[in-house]
Amino acid sequence: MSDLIQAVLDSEEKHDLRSFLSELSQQEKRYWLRNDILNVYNEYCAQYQTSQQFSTSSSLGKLIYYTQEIIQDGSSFCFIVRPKIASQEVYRLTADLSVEPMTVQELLDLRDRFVNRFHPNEGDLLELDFGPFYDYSPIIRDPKNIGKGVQFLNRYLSSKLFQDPKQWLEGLFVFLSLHQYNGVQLLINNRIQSQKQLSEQVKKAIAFVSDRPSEEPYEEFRFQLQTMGFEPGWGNTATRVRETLSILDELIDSPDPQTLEAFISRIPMIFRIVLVSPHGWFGQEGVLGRPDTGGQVVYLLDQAKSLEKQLQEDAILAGLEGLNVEPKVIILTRLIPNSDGTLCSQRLEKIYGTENAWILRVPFREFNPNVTQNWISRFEIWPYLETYAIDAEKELLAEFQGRPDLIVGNYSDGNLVAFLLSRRLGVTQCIIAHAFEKSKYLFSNLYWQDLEDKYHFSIQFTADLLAMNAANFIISSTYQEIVGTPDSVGQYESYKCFTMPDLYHVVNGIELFSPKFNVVPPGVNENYFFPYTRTQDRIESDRQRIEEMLFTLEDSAHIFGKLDDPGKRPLLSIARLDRIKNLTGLAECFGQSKELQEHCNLILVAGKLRVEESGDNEEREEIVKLYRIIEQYNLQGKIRWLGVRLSKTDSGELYRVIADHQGIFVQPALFEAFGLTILEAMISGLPTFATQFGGPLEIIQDQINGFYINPTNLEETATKILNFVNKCDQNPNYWYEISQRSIDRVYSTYTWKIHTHKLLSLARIYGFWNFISKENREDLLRYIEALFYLIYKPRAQQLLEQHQYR
Ligand code: UDP
Ligand code: LCN
Repeated sequence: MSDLIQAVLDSEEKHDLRSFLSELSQQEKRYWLRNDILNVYNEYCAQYQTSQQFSTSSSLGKLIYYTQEIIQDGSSFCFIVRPKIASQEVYRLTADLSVEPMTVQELLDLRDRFVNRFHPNEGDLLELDFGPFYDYSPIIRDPKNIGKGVQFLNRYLSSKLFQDPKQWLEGLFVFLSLHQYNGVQLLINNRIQSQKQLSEQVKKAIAFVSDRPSEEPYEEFRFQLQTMGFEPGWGNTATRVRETLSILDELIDSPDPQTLEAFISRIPMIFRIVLVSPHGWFGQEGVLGRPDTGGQVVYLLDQAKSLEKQLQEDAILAGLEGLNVEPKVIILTRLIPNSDGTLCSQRLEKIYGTENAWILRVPFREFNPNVTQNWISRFEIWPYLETYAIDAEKELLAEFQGRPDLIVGNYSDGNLVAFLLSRRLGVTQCIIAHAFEKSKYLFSNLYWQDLEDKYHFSIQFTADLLAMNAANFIISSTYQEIVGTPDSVGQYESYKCFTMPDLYHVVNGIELFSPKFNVVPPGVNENYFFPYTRTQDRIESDRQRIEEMLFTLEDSAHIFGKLDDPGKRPLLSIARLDRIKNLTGLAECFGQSKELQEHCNLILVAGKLRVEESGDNEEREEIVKLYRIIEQYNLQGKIRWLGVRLSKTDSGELYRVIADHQGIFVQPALFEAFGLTILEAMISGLPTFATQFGGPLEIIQDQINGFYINPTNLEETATKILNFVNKCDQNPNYWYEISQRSIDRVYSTYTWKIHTHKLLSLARIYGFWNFISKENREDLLRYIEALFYLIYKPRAQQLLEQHQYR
């Protein structure tokens, strides 16, 4: 039994537990989430005037702290306890305090009963279990190492090298002989016929290059190396070639994780990459702020540029200059025929500032042109993805003149397409979630049937399960995206076990301890976003124009509100008008605090000002709500709402102008998976107040280089901002201190250089691992395909039929 429950039962606190249960049973609710549980417990403690020690550190206090959910079932209560990260225990407690463990199946049945969707006949409902497929793969033990998959894998692989050197060295030898670029053999040629010979020739080649001038270019001694069995790929100078060969020599003699990583990271095996992101308006201009079009677009464009640059540098370092290597990165997205003034109807678009990075747009097949000619909400695009993958495959093969070396999916739709493409092409597959809708919408699985018309979660959650299990490796922006924090469940973790009543039960949806998970946060584009103090890089005319736009310009088509006193400290927020972004919550918080209004103006930058301009349900609702709040709290003269789409140059300058005014950035989302605006604001030098729900908790260190807010607690949020403002008024240095630390935080931890280096290293190591371990994933992939055909496709087909009538 749970130690936490046992400790309560073994003490006098069992009476409190009994009273607490009786308190619960008097409530109308039957299902309590963590926040509700804490509220009931706090009320209980207040009512019985328990000591501070009791409410926080008693055994009952601890049990309550770790309890994620309580469900009442007749006269008993089901406690879902999460005693540590990534682990769950379920118990049934009766009023007389008898306790028995419950199985996952019993829990899921109970949840179904709760929404009156219970299937009394055993076997009526499909049960999904991915667990057995992970039984034979290495598994991380300690939760704190989750998300450091590649380190773990390196340790595991090098210990295997020690245990069975012959087999593994044979594998390494075959692996090295596989690599080619445009038909030209790399690394080793057929003069080396066995791993034994490889080991001998490596020593000879080291002796040979050691005698040469260290900076001598590779091309000068290429032919001598070739006669010894070595082709291009070892380095561009004598020193670099010697280093790479020496690492291999060490790996053969005494493998260790660092040597393995260092060696594999140098192998030239990646030249062509596809980044898949079908939904939304994918473009370089005039798209940010449109529905479904935000951080993911920014992320991918920056990532593509950075990847191209890194691949070019790697190719030069590997000594491939003479082969005219031209690495290529393609962002694969959807072509939208009615493109509303954007370039989204253009098939191919070169990415600015690159030599060979492109946006390739492939249209959805035309089922009903009223639908497929236009933008389609990310919640509705499922029926088009399979044929899209088939069409995209042909286009990619033509564009690359061959297969890509790595396919990276993005978000649920891109990840599914990445799976379909990787399966067809036999290429390493990586996925990036960005944000799971499952975590954004409370109870979205339990009540999926009620939400289906609007959101089609049954299709999306199925797609997520398939893609995350199929992926060779997963990159997440934060640790908590995988397994949450001590008191909150991670986004991937929420797929571990859940019910989709009447559709299926997931008893084990994903192995969180698998080394496929790696935390690799994104960066920020330093050409556009940089500290406000870098005046030499700022353009004065831009500064003036943005200053005017922010504070004084009158333009009723795009700007709402005229400030009574533009000199007050500005509070800035930038986001799409999605419900979850909660700009309306921030306006309400501002509206409720007269004191905040005395000190500050609120400036909101969102895509639109008018309901008629929007085809997106949530966006329309948010626009109406924002006007209502402005009126209710009489915010005219204190707020500016900019319905503009800014270029990157302008948004970079916008943050800096707010910093010139010693302003503040507020990110009030109800949940934010990562939050690129936070990086943008921080690198510009803006003290940032960001939601404590999600990624910002890892980006910011509270009160050191920013501040956490609980956006559901409006009063507390206003007080936190006011405290900061008052402190800055008393000590003007305080603003500068936090500003500088925000800048330092981004430069030290969130750059694209760090990201790309790690991503490419992962791609090589997972590629090597898949080859060398001969990991047989065919059984898993067949299971995934079966689910794709049996669950995903029929549901997508139903949605397609609805689309035919539009
Ligand atoms: N953005 C913008 N204009 C807007 C809203 C957002 O330029 O009206 C940009 C913003 O600067 C950031 C991105 O879109 O680069 C939003 O990314 P984030 O990760 O914060 O949120 P997401 O929209 O992806 O949920
Ligand atoms: C999607 C989101 O919701 C944001 O939190 C992320 O920053 C963005 O994608 C980029 O990963």
